[in-house]
Amino acid sequence: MKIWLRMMAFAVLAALAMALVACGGGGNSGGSSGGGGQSSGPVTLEIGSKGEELFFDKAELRVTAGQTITLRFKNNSAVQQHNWILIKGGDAEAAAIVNAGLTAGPAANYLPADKSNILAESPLANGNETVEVTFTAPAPGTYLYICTVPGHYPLMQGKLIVTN
Ligand SMILES: [Cu+2]
Repeated sequence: MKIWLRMMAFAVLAALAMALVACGGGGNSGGSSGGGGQSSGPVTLEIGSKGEELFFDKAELRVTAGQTITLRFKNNSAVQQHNWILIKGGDAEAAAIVNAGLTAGPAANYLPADKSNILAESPLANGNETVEVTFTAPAPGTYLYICTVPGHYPLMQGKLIVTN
């Protein structure tokens, strides 16, 4: 009786151990995309527009300073064009970029020729298109990302939070 119990206990423990190993493996392989921030290795971030609304579907992204970021931006609208632009500065700098971008037009990705306040820019994404930009995460701080397609900026913005 006692031996039988011990064997049962061993079988249960072995099954648990195998389940834990399986879980750990799955978690690791899935961790390279979308999570962001836990390690300083390269990371892929995913963000989209919120359907036909003039919003990003994420108001906040987190990365580590110096990390290589591949940002995949999916335009979930069928009719709107959008882009994902990471800028240096606050509302005043964003407004200046958006206003200059309006004059520059779609061929220039609605961006000014002076890129001194632009840290990363995705290409202009047509409806249902996914675009990508790879960049190095800047120094720790909070940065604004915006869409510079005319009329979108006041609503289409979010924060990239960079930590050590
Ligand atoms: Cu937009």
